[in-house]
Amino acid sequence: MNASASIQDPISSALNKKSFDVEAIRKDFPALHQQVSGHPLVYLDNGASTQKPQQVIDAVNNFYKHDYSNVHRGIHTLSQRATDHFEAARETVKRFINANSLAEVIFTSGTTNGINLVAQSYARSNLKAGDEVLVSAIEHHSNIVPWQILAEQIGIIVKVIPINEHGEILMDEYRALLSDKSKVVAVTQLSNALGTITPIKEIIDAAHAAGAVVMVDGAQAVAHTPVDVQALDCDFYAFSGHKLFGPTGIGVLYGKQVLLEAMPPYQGGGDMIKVVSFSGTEYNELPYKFEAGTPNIAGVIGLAAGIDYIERIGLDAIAEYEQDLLDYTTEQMSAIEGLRIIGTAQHKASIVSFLIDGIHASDLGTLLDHQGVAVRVGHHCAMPVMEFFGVSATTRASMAFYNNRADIDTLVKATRKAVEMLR
Ligand code: C6P
Repeated sequence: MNASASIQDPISSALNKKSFDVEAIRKDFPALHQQVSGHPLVYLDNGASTQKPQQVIDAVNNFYKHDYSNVHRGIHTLSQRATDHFEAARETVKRFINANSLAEVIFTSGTTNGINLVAQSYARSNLKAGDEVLVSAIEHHSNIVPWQILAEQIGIIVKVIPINEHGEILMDEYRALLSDKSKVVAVTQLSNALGTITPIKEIIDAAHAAGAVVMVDGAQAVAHTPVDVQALDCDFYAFSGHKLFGPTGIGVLYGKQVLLEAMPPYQGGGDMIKVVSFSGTEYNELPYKFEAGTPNIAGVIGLAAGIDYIERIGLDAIAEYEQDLLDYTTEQMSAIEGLRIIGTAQHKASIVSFLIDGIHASDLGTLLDHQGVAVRVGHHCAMPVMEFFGVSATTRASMAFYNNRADIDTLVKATRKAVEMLR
């Protein structure tokens, strides 16, 4: 059996049903069915990373068992099989985000890697001292620090698009910041710390009108909403496999072909060259020009299996289901005395960040863990967001399509109990 055959195996009844059947879906995720601290696990840390369905685990397992070899290098059967799976996965990603060509799908190690690639290749070679990169105040550190590094290297200026008290981008202020100095706008489609869904299409259109290119951080968005890079007309879009029910250490950078063609390589090494000579080296064509070294082959195969899995449920159905779960969570959590939700944007995805009067987030997180509830506490790699709201940390419950109302009821009960113990 080979890896792609395993992905096609008849699987859970959940995916064959027309309606969204969360209980059937949960059966596909082995890690959800365990006890933590003597309680059934309630996994609400999907913003950090998602659990894997059996189909992804099988795809990776089968690849290592039957087809494992390096790609693009060998004439032998295993290498050809591995290459076929690897390139078939690129097709899957292309379809998933509706890229125009396979040349536009670059495998990276994750969102962070993709954004750094754009900063160091596109921006470093196209921007000069005094040019401006606009980032929003709700960005993850991965979409701030690469631009600050570039500022130190070549003297670009990083400008911050402000937000309001709900955690929404101030669009008028954004438009006012745009000028002929703006060369890159780097914005998230979904805030990991607050859950805000940004008006990304409007942001892109305004940037283009000012002559800037747009880097979209899609790390959180891809698992919660359908993404069509051509409809968005973004220039670059980065995401990670591990938040998409796939493995860690794998991600994708989408870039418009015309931009990628003109960009210098980010890293040098095997696979990204056509000819190497001490008198001059010729780089490979896209997308290989940006894929130096042996890639994360099993990661790519697992990522494609994750995409296959969620496509069979459908991102529209997922978004609808999660919106209902978000509304339920918001309502139930808001009823807890002294609890304040940080991030109350009108358009939100299934993330609830909160504070409780007089209780430190890490104490709460520890007591929740003792009751089997996994949440993230801290600054969520978005320290400027914490600074804006005047807090050092929040507790964050981030839901996926395999969470249900019972999970939320447990979260609420466990939070109430923790509050009683800590007061
Ligand atoms: N956020 C969270 O708990 P990597 O680490 O490269 O896969 O993804 C980085 C990243 C970039 N942008 C956004 C919006 C993100 O949410 C993340 C990862 C995790 O919120 C881990 S810090």
